Amino acid sequence: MTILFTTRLPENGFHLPDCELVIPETPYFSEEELMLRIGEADILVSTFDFTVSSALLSQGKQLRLVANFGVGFNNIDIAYCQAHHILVTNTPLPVIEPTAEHCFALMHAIAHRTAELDRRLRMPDYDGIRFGVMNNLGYSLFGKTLGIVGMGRIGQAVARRAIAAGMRIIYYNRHQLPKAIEEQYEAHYTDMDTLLREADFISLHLPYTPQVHHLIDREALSKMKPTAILINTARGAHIDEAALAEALANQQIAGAALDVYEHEPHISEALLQLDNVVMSPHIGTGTIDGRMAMCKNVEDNIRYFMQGDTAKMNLVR
Ligand code: 8YV
Repeated sequence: MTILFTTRLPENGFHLPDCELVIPETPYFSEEELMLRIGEADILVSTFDFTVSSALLSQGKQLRLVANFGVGFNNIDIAYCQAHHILVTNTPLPVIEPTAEHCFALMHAIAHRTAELDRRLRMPDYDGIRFGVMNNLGYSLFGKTLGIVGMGRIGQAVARRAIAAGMRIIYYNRHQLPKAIEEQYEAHYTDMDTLLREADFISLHLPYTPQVHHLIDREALSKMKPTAILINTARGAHIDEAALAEALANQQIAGAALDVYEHEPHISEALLQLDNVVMSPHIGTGTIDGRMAMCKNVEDNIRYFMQGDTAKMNLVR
Protein backbone atom coordinates (compact mmCIF):
# COMPACT_ATOMS: atom_id res chain seq x y z
CA MET A 1 0.00 0.00 0.00
CA THR A 2 1.15 3.53 -0.69
CA ILE A 3 0.62 6.08 2.07
CA LEU A 4 0.94 9.70 1.08
CA PHE A 5 1.50 12.35 3.78
CA THR A 6 0.41 15.96 3.28
CA THR A 7 2.82 17.01 6.02
CA ARG A 8 6.26 15.97 7.22
CA LEU A 9 5.69 13.69 10.20
CA PRO A 10 8.40 11.53 11.81
CA GLU A 11 8.89 8.39 9.72
CA ASN A 12 10.00 6.44 12.81
CA GLY A 13 6.56 7.10 14.31
CA PHE A 14 4.97 4.67 11.86
CA HIS A 15 5.70 0.94 11.86
CA LEU A 16 4.04 -0.25 8.71
CA PRO A 17 6.61 -2.54 7.07
CA ASP A 18 4.42 -3.53 4.13
CA CYS A 19 3.71 0.04 3.10
CA GLU A 20 5.54 2.66 1.11
CA LEU A 21 5.48 5.96 3.04
CA VAL A 22 5.66 9.05 0.87
CA ILE A 23 6.58 11.88 3.26
CA PRO A 24 7.60 15.37 2.14
CA GLU A 25 11.14 16.52 2.87
CA THR A 26 9.91 20.05 3.44
CA PRO A 27 7.23 20.71 6.12
CA TYR A 28 4.42 20.21 3.57
CA PHE A 29 3.93 18.94 0.05
CA SER A 30 2.64 21.73 -2.16
CA GLU A 31 -0.85 21.24 -3.56
CA GLU A 32 0.66 20.69 -7.02
CA GLU A 33 2.97 17.96 -5.69
CA LEU A 34 0.10 16.28 -3.92
CA MET A 35 -2.04 16.45 -7.05
CA LEU A 36 0.73 14.65 -8.92
CA ARG A 37 1.23 11.98 -6.28
CA ILE A 38 -2.28 11.27 -5.00
CA GLY A 39 -3.14 9.07 -7.98
CA GLU A 40 -0.75 6.42 -6.63
CA ALA A 41 -1.92 6.63 -3.02
CA ASP A 42 -4.19 4.17 -1.23
CA ILE A 43 -4.13 6.18 1.98
CA LEU A 44 -3.67 9.89 2.65
CA VAL A 45 -2.37 11.08 6.05
CA SER A 46 -3.47 14.67 6.62
CA THR A 47 -3.05 17.34 9.29
CA PHE A 48 -5.48 20.05 10.42
CA ASP A 49 -3.58 22.80 8.65
CA PHE A 50 -3.90 21.24 5.21
CA THR A 51 -7.20 21.46 3.35
CA VAL A 52 -8.13 18.10 1.89
CA SER A 53 -10.44 19.44 -0.81
CA SER A 54 -12.69 17.64 -3.27
CA ALA A 55 -10.33 18.84 -6.04
CA LEU A 56 -7.48 16.90 -4.41
CA LEU A 57 -9.57 13.89 -3.43
CA SER A 58 -10.99 13.55 -6.93
CA GLN A 59 -7.47 12.83 -8.21
CA GLY A 60 -7.10 9.96 -5.72
CA LYS A 61 -8.39 7.25 -7.99
CA GLN A 62 -7.38 4.42 -5.64
CA LEU A 63 -7.72 6.37 -2.39
CA ARG A 64 -9.69 4.46 0.25
CA LEU A 65 -8.73 6.12 3.53
CA VAL A 66 -7.91 9.60 4.81
CA ALA A 67 -6.19 9.11 8.18
CA ASN A 68 -6.20 12.49 9.89
CA PHE A 69 -3.43 13.28 12.35
CA GLY A 70 -5.54 15.13 14.93
CA VAL A 71 -9.01 15.00 16.35
CA GLY A 72 -10.58 17.89 14.41
CA PHE A 73 -11.38 17.02 10.79
CA ASN A 74 -12.96 20.22 9.50
CA ASN A 75 -10.01 20.40 7.07
CA ILE A 76 -11.42 17.44 5.13
CA ASP A 77 -14.29 17.45 2.64
CA ILE A 78 -16.25 14.79 4.48
CA ALA A 79 -19.24 14.95 2.13
CA TYR A 80 -16.96 14.09 -0.81
CA CYS A 81 -15.42 11.18 1.12
CA GLN A 82 -18.86 9.92 2.03
CA ALA A 83 -20.09 10.06 -1.54
CA HIS A 84 -16.97 8.28 -2.84
CA HIS A 85 -16.61 5.54 -0.19
CA ILE A 86 -13.41 6.97 1.24
CA LEU A 87 -13.12 6.25 4.97
CA VAL A 88 -11.92 9.00 7.32
CA THR A 89 -10.30 8.46 10.73
CA ASN A 90 -9.02 10.80 13.44
CA THR A 91 -6.94 10.53 16.64
CA PRO A 92 -9.35 11.32 19.49
CA LEU A 93 -7.53 9.86 22.49
CA PRO A 94 -3.89 11.08 22.43
CA VAL A 95 -4.96 14.72 22.05
CA ILE A 96 -7.03 14.84 25.24
CA GLU A 97 -4.49 15.37 28.01
CA PRO A 98 -1.99 17.61 26.14
CA THR A 99 -4.82 19.89 25.02
CA ALA A 100 -6.28 20.08 28.54
CA GLU A 101 -2.79 20.77 29.94
CA HIS A 102 -2.22 23.55 27.45
CA CYS A 103 -5.64 25.03 28.12
CA PHE A 104 -4.80 25.21 31.81
CA ALA A 105 -1.34 26.62 31.14
CA LEU A 106 -2.96 29.39 29.06
CA MET A 107 -5.60 29.99 31.70
CA HIS A 108 -2.92 30.46 34.35
CA ALA A 109 -0.79 32.60 32.07
CA ILE A 110 -3.57 35.05 31.30
CA ALA A 111 -5.02 35.11 34.83
CA HIS A 112 -1.65 35.69 36.49
CA ARG A 113 -0.38 37.83 33.61
CA THR A 114 2.71 35.63 33.37
CA ALA A 115 3.56 36.25 29.71
CA GLU A 116 2.85 39.98 29.86
CA LEU A 117 4.96 40.52 32.99
CA ASP A 118 7.79 38.36 31.66
CA ARG A 119 7.77 40.58 28.58
CA ARG A 120 7.85 43.74 30.69
CA LEU A 121 10.68 42.53 32.92
CA ARG A 122 12.88 41.97 29.89
CA MET A 123 12.42 45.49 28.54
CA PRO A 124 15.66 47.39 29.25
CA ASP A 125 13.86 50.72 29.29
CA TYR A 126 10.79 49.53 31.18
CA ASP A 127 9.84 52.53 33.27
CA GLY A 128 7.07 51.00 35.32
CA ILE A 129 7.43 49.59 38.80
CA ARG A 130 8.52 45.99 38.42
CA PHE A 131 7.86 44.82 41.94
CA GLY A 132 5.41 45.95 44.56
CA VAL A 133 2.63 44.53 46.69
CA MET A 134 -0.16 46.20 44.76
CA ASN A 135 1.42 46.10 41.31
CA ASN A 136 0.96 43.54 38.55
CA LEU A 137 -2.17 42.01 40.01
CA GLY A 138 -4.02 39.25 38.21
CA TYR A 139 -7.01 37.04 38.92
CA SER A 140 -7.13 33.87 41.04
CA LEU A 141 -8.64 30.70 39.59
CA PHE A 142 -9.57 29.39 43.03
CA GLY A 143 -13.23 29.93 43.86
CA LYS A 144 -14.09 31.09 40.35
CA THR A 145 -16.65 29.69 37.92
CA LEU A 146 -15.35 27.96 34.82
CA GLY A 147 -17.77 27.71 31.91
CA ILE A 148 -16.86 24.81 29.63
CA VAL A 149 -18.41 24.94 26.17
CA GLY A 150 -18.31 21.41 24.76
CA MET A 151 -18.09 18.83 27.51
CA GLY A 152 -16.63 15.96 25.50
CA ARG A 153 -13.39 14.18 26.33
CA ILE A 154 -11.21 17.32 26.28
CA GLY A 155 -13.80 19.40 28.14
CA GLN A 156 -13.93 16.74 30.84
CA ALA A 157 -10.11 16.58 31.07
CA VAL A 158 -10.21 20.35 31.65
CA ALA A 159 -12.93 19.84 34.28
CA ARG A 160 -10.69 17.39 36.18
CA ARG A 161 -7.99 20.06 36.39
CA ALA A 162 -10.52 22.71 37.35
CA ILE A 163 -11.70 20.66 40.32
CA ALA A 164 -8.10 20.45 41.56
CA ALA A 165 -7.83 24.22 41.11
CA GLY A 166 -10.90 24.78 43.33
CA MET A 167 -13.16 26.04 40.55
CA ARG A 168 -16.90 25.65 40.20
CA ILE A 169 -17.89 24.15 36.86
CA ILE A 170 -20.82 24.99 34.64
CA TYR A 171 -21.05 23.64 31.11
CA TYR A 172 -22.93 23.92 27.87
CA ASN A 173 -23.10 20.96 25.53
CA ARG A 174 -25.33 19.76 22.72
CA HIS A 175 -26.73 17.19 25.15
CA GLN A 176 -26.79 17.18 28.91
CA LEU A 177 -24.38 14.58 30.30
CA PRO A 178 -25.57 11.63 32.37
CA LYS A 179 -26.04 12.44 36.08
CA ALA A 180 -23.08 10.25 37.12
CA ILE A 181 -20.65 12.24 34.95
CA GLU A 182 -22.08 15.56 36.12
CA GLU A 183 -21.61 14.44 39.73
CA GLN A 184 -18.03 13.36 39.05
CA TYR A 185 -17.18 16.96 38.08
CA GLU A 186 -19.86 18.65 40.19
CA ALA A 187 -20.69 20.25 36.87
CA HIS A 188 -23.95 22.12 36.28
CA TYR A 189 -25.58 22.13 32.85
CA THR A 190 -26.67 25.58 31.66
CA ASP A 191 -27.79 27.22 28.45
CA MET A 192 -25.21 29.22 26.54
CA ASP A 193 -26.63 32.55 27.69
CA THR A 194 -26.35 31.69 31.38
CA LEU A 195 -22.83 30.37 30.85
CA LEU A 196 -21.78 33.62 29.16
CA ARG A 197 -23.26 35.72 31.95
CA GLU A 198 -22.07 33.66 34.94
CA ALA A 199 -18.64 32.31 34.08
CA ASP A 200 -15.41 34.00 35.16
CA PHE A 201 -13.45 31.81 32.75
CA ILE A 202 -14.95 30.45 29.54
CA SER A 203 -13.13 27.68 27.68
CA LEU A 204 -14.13 26.34 24.27
CA HIS A 205 -13.85 22.60 23.58
CA LEU A 206 -16.33 21.89 20.83
CA PRO A 207 -15.57 20.69 17.30
CA TYR A 208 -15.87 23.23 14.50
CA THR A 209 -18.87 23.03 12.20
CA PRO A 210 -20.50 25.84 10.21
CA GLN A 211 -23.32 25.86 12.80
CA VAL A 212 -20.95 27.10 15.50
CA HIS A 213 -19.08 29.60 13.31
CA HIS A 214 -18.66 32.77 15.41
CA LEU A 215 -20.38 31.18 18.39
CA ILE A 216 -18.57 33.92 20.31
CA ASP A 217 -19.61 37.00 18.38
CA ARG A 218 -20.13 40.62 19.40
CA GLU A 219 -23.41 39.80 21.10
CA ALA A 220 -21.97 36.88 23.07
CA LEU A 221 -19.03 39.02 24.18
CA SER A 222 -21.42 41.73 25.37
CA LYS A 223 -23.04 39.23 27.75
CA MET A 224 -19.77 38.31 29.44
CA LYS A 225 -18.61 39.83 32.74
CA PRO A 226 -16.08 42.70 32.50
CA THR A 227 -13.74 40.44 34.52
CA ALA A 228 -14.29 37.41 32.26
CA ILE A 229 -11.47 35.57 30.54
CA LEU A 230 -11.97 33.58 27.34
CA ILE A 231 -9.77 30.60 26.41
CA ASN A 232 -9.79 28.93 23.00
CA THR A 233 -7.82 25.76 22.25
CA ALA A 234 -10.44 24.40 19.82
CA ARG A 235 -10.79 26.18 16.47
CA GLY A 236 -10.26 29.85 15.67
CA ALA A 237 -13.49 30.38 13.74
CA HIS A 238 -15.54 29.71 16.88
CA ILE A 239 -14.74 33.35 17.69
CA ASP A 240 -15.27 36.52 15.69
CA GLU A 241 -11.63 37.60 16.06
CA ALA A 242 -12.24 41.25 15.13
CA ALA A 243 -15.05 41.52 17.70
CA LEU A 244 -12.84 39.87 20.32
CA ALA A 245 -9.95 42.27 19.67
CA GLU A 246 -12.38 45.18 20.08
CA ALA A 247 -13.82 43.79 23.32
CA LEU A 248 -10.30 43.30 24.71
CA ALA A 249 -9.12 46.73 23.63
CA ASN A 250 -12.18 48.35 25.26
CA GLN A 251 -11.74 46.15 28.34
CA GLN A 252 -15.27 44.96 27.85
CA ILE A 253 -13.84 41.61 29.00
CA ALA A 254 -10.64 41.17 31.02
CA GLY A 255 -8.61 38.87 28.83
CA ALA A 256 -8.26 36.05 26.35
CA ALA A 257 -5.88 33.16 25.86
CA LEU A 258 -5.74 31.76 22.36
CA ASP A 259 -4.06 28.79 20.75
CA VAL A 260 -6.10 29.01 17.54
CA TYR A 261 -7.09 31.85 15.21
CA GLU A 262 -9.85 32.63 12.78
CA HIS A 263 -7.50 32.99 9.79
CA GLU A 264 -4.66 30.75 10.92
CA PRO A 265 -1.71 31.13 10.61
CA HIS A 266 -2.53 34.84 10.31
CA ILE A 267 -3.21 36.62 13.59
CA SER A 268 -5.01 39.95 13.44
CA GLU A 269 -2.76 42.94 14.03
CA ALA A 270 -5.22 44.28 16.61
CA LEU A 271 -4.72 41.21 18.82
CA LEU A 272 -0.95 41.36 18.53
CA GLN A 273 -1.02 44.90 19.98
CA LEU A 274 -2.85 43.92 23.16
CA ASP A 275 -1.41 42.98 26.53
CA ASN A 276 -4.56 41.32 27.85
CA VAL A 277 -4.23 38.40 25.47
CA VAL A 278 -1.86 35.43 25.66
CA MET A 279 -1.22 33.57 22.43
CA SER A 280 0.43 30.35 21.29
CA PRO A 281 0.82 29.00 17.75
CA HIS A 282 -1.69 26.09 17.75
CA ILE A 283 0.37 23.86 20.04
CA GLY A 284 -2.49 22.38 22.05
CA THR A 285 -1.26 18.86 21.32
CA GLY A 286 2.30 19.91 20.57
CA THR A 287 4.29 17.81 23.01
CA ILE A 288 6.82 15.21 21.88
CA ASP A 289 4.92 12.51 23.76
CA GLY A 290 1.62 13.70 22.33
CA ARG A 291 2.87 13.72 18.77
CA MET A 292 4.34 10.20 19.05
CA ALA A 293 1.07 8.93 20.53
CA MET A 294 -0.80 10.55 17.64
CA CYS A 295 1.54 8.80 15.16
CA LYS A 296 0.73 5.51 16.89
CA ASN A 297 -3.00 6.24 16.66
CA VAL A 298 -2.71 6.96 12.92
CA GLU A 299 -0.61 3.81 12.48
CA ASP A 300 -3.25 1.73 14.33
CA ASN A 301 -6.04 3.17 12.20
CA ILE A 302 -4.10 2.24 9.06
CA ARG A 303 -3.28 -1.24 10.33
CA TYR A 304 -6.91 -1.96 11.26
CA PHE A 305 -7.94 -0.64 7.86
CA MET A 306 -5.54 -3.05 6.13
CA GLN A 307 -6.91 -5.90 8.28
CA GLY A 308 -10.45 -4.89 7.33
CA ASP A 309 -11.26 -4.36 11.03
CA THR A 310 -13.29 -1.17 10.71
CA ALA A 311 -14.79 -1.65 14.18
CA LYS A 312 -11.41 -0.87 15.74
CA MET A 313 -10.77 2.23 13.63
CA ASN A 314 -11.51 5.77 14.87
CA LEU A 315 -13.93 6.35 12.02
CA VAL A 316 -15.48 9.78 11.73
CA ARG A 317 -17.73 8.66 8.91
C1 8YV B 1 -3.23 19.03 16.44
C2 8YV B 1 -5.67 19.83 16.55
O1 8YV B 1 -1.99 19.56 16.73
O2 8YV B 1 -6.12 17.55 17.04
C3 8YV B 1 -6.49 18.60 16.53
O3 8YV B 1 -7.60 18.70 15.99
O4 8YV B 1 -6.14 20.84 16.24
C4 8YV B 1 -4.26 19.96 16.95
O5 8YV B 1 -4.18 20.16 18.32
C5 8YV B 1 -3.32 18.86 14.99
O6 8YV B 1 -4.48 18.23 14.64
C6 8YV B 1 -2.15 18.13 14.38
O7 8YV B 1 -2.45 17.84 13.07
